[in-house]
Amino acid sequence: MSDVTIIGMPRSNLTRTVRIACLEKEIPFAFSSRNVQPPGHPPTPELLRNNPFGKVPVLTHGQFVLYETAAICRYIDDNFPGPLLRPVHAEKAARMNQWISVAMTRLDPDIIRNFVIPMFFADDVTRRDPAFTTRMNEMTDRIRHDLSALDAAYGDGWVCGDRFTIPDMMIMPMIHYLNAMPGGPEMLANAPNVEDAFARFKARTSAAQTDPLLPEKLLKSA
Ligand SMILES: N[C@@H](CCC(=O)N[C@@H](CS)C(=O)NCC(=O)O)C(=O)O
Repeated sequence: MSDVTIIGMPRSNLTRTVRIACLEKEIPFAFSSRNVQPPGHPPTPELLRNNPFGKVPVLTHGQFVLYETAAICRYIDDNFPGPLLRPVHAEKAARMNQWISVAMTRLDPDIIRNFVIPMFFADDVTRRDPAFTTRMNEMTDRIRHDLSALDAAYGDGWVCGDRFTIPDMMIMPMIHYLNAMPGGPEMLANAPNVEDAFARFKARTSAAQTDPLLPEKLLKSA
């Protein structure tokens, strides 16, 4: 037993990223959602003890506690035997770091925080608010731009070529949510390399085992 526990929420895209990293690394781990706040609630004292910023995922490995998705993925890759989650060649490794940074600082805010989450939780009054529609249209334009850059990156299979690496584990769960939102499939249709990568992602065991089982009807009507 590796004594690794991932703390997070099943529907959190970044929690899914680190669960995928553990599965791809082929290390046994426990997954715990105990004492993690439901969406929209303040962080619980238990979570704040592990992460003062109140976010998931958190990894515990024995007494060692680590937060921040990129740090957790790198720790998993560096500290356990198993398939490499990163390229070996220096230029490709640098490219991987570039995409980790883009995924965390641009794609996650654009796709998840500023589009999927507001769309998902908007009530009827909000949906009828023209300011909300304007904001969502602006985000759609931004995401279309993000997808065109991603599409060029996915031309060789995954962002670092033929190996499924850490940034793919971050980006593909975001694409999963985008694809389930109204307008998402249309946005993805303009990024065929990303669509193709998403189809290959869904066929992986690690993706199937971490599928957030989205309530399709709810999302399509969001
Ligand atoms: N920079 C953090 C961001 C983590 C994050 O935003 N996690 C979301 C779930 S995907 C969360 O904890 N949301 C709950 C909240 O903000 O209250 C990381 O890379 O792990």
